[in-house]
Amino acid sequence: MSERQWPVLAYIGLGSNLEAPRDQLERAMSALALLPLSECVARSSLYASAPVGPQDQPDFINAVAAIRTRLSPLALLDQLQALEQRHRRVRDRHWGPRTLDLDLLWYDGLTHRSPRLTLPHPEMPHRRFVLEPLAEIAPTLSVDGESPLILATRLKHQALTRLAE
Ligand code: ROI
Repeated sequence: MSERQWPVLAYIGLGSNLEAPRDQLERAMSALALLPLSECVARSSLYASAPVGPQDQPDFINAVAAIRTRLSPLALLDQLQALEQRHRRVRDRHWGPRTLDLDLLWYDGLTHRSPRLTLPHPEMPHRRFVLEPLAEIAPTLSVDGESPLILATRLKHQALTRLAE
């Protein structure tokens, strides 16, 4: 296996559907830019999306960010979870509403499976609210051997609207 060349590129999915979701995402984007050993190199537009999963919850705001980082995958995950806590993450039920959700989607092309972390994120190919923002900032990334936009076109039944800046 080849040595990892630092820093590596990683993609992070952001979502919120509670307590001023747009503000939650703007604050989270600012905080991502300040992560240790990391810099934010791209961010998608914000998108409004109908909930995937239980429908009895508000619509979500979603986005994707790209960072260059020297943090290991688990150190990055620790940072993302600490950031969720700082946003007083509320998560009462599985797939229920939340103030801030940060998903590590992709890390340097790494495939990894452990109780805490699966890479690439296993739900990524099935979620239009991840694929379309990702297509904006990583159009040539291969997700299950396909481009994010091609995968997203199969998910048009999942309602998603790009928001004006
Ligand atoms: N649905 C949408 N549209 N956006 C999300 O970020 C999101 N996150 C989740 C579940 C509840 C699966 N549904 C979602 O965790």
